[in-house]
Amino acid sequence: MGNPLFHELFGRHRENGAPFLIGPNGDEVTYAAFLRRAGQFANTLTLLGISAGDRVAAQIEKCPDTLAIYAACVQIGAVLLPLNTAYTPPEITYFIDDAGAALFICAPDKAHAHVDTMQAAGCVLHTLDALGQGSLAQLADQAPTVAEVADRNEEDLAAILYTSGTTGRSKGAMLSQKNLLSNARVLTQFWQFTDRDVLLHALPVFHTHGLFVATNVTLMAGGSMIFLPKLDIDQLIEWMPKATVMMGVPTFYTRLLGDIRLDHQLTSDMRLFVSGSAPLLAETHRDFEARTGHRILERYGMTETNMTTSNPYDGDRRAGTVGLPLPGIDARVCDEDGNEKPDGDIGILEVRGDNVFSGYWQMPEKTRQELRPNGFFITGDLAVRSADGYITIVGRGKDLIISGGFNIYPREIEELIDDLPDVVESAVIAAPHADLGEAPVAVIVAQNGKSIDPHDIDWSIAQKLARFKRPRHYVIVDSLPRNTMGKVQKAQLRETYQHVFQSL
Ligand code: MLC
Ligand code: AMP
Repeated sequence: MGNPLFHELFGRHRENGAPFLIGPNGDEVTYAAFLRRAGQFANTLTLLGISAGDRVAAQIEKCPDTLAIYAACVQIGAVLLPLNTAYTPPEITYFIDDAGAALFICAPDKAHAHVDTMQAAGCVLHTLDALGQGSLAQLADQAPTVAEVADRNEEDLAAILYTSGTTGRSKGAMLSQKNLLSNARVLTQFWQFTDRDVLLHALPVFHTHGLFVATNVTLMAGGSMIFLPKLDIDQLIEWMPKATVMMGVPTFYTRLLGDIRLDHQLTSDMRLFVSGSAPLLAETHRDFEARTGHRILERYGMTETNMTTSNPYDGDRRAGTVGLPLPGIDARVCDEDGNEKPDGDIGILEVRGDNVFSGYWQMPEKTRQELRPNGFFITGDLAVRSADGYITIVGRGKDLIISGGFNIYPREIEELIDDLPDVVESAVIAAPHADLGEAPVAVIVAQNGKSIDPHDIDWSIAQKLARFKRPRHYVIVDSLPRNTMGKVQKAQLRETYQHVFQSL
C-alpha cells in the first residue's frame, strides 16, 4: 500500500523512541508516542465518517495534538485545512463553505459561535484545546492507537491553505503530497538537517513556514523540535542553548536584537538561523552577525509554491537577497507576458518545480491567471537577478501588506470600511513598522459634513476581521489622491504616511 507522504514523514518513525517534540516545560513526546496519538486521531476521524479526499478544517491552538491531527489526516488521506487562530466566525464560515469541509475543529470556547453555521454547511463540529481537551480529544482518548494507512499517491491532495487575493475572495491553494514531499526533501538536504538537529519552533503551525517548512524538515531528518506555543523572547533565549537551528520571520530577529542577552555565547551551539516570509532588512542581517557571529540564511517562498529560493548553506549568504533557486526549481524574472528579462532588470518573479501547487480550489479561472501552461507560477513579487544568479525581492506587484509575516490584502479591509455609514471611500496602505516590518494604515474620506470616529470604524470591522488585519492607524482626509485615470495613488499615500508609526 502506498502513501508516500505518510511513510516518509511519519510512518517510518513508529518504533523511534527519540524525542520529536519538547514542550516549554521540558516534557517530551517521542516519535513513537506521537505516532500512537496520530493513530488515535486517524481512527477518530474515520469513526466520524471522514475518508480520503474529505476536507478537515482545524482552527486550533499550537500543541502536540495539532500536529497529530496533521499526521492523522495524511494517514487517512483527508485534506487538512489549517486556519489562523485569529480568524473571526464570518471569516471561518467562508472557508468552510468554500472548501465544503466535512469537519471543523476549534477551541471549546469558540464552538458556540459556529453551531448554526456548521449545521447549515453540513459540517461536523468538534473541539480541541491546547491542553488536549475537548470533544475530539475525548473521542481520540478512547480510540485504538494503530490505524490503517490509506492508499494515496503523490498527486493526491494533502492540504488546502487559503490565501487572500488582491481582488475578490480568498483562494484555496491545493497542495499535493508531491508538493510537500519534494520541498521537504530538498530543504532537508540543502540546509543539512540530520537527526541530531533540535529546531527552536516558535512559529504558528497554520502556515507554510511553521507547518511545512519547519515541521516537515524536522520529520524528514528525524530531528527534534522545541515546540513553544508562540514567540516569547524569554522562552526563546532560555531554550536556545539546547537548540541547533531556528526558523523565524524577521520580527523574531529584530526582537532578539532588542534583548541584551543575545550574544556569541548564547548562540554558540546553534548551527543555523533561517529567516523568511517577509523581507529581512540588510541592517538586521548585519547587526545579527555582529552580535552573534551567525549570518542569517534568508530564503523565499509562498503558500502556493512552498520554498523556491535560498541563500547557500555553505557559501555566500548575501544580506538583502533571497539567494538562488533551490535544486530542481526554476526561477525567472519576466515581463507581464512571461518573456524573460536580462539579469539586472526588474521584473516579476516566476517559479516552476514539483513544489508548485496544482491550482486554486474550484477556481479554474484564477488558476489560469497565475499558473502558466508551461508550469511557471506568477508570484506577483518584483525581483531582480544578479549576473551570478542571486535573486533580490525589490517590491510587490500585488497590493499586499506583510505584517509580522501575516499577509493582509488591503482590498478586504477597504470593502468593509467603505460599507460603513458616513464613509465615502477608503484606501489601506502599508507603513514601515519597527516591530512588524510593516502595518496597515487606513486613509478614509467621510461624507460631506459628517465626522467619523476611528474608534467606531475599528469596532465595526473588528466583528468581521481578524485582529492582525485591522489598521493600526486611521487618518480622515477630504479626498484621496488620484491619477488622470481616476486610480487612487497608493504610492503617494505610502510616502505621505511613511512615518506614522515612528511618531506614535
Ligand atoms: C499578532 N498581532 C499582530 C500580529 N501578530 N498584528 C499584526 N501582525 C501580526 N503578525 C496582534 C495581536 O492580535 C494582538 O493585538 C497583538 O498583536 C499582540 O499579540 P501577540 O499574540 O502577543 O503577538 P506576538 O506574539 O507578538 O506575535 C507577533 C509575531 C506573530 C510576529 C511573533 O504574528 C508571528 O509569529 N508571526 C509569524 C507569522 C508566520 O508564520 N508567517 C508565515 C506565513 S507562510 P491586540 O490588539 O490584542 O494587542 C509564508 C510563506 C513563507 O509567508 O515564505 O514562509
Ligand atoms: P504567503 O502568501 O503568506 O505565503 O506569503 C508569500 C509572500 O511573502 C511572498 O509572495 C513574498 O511577497 C513574501 N516573502 C516570503 N519570503 C520572503 C522573503 N525572504 N523576502 C521578501 N518577501 C518574502
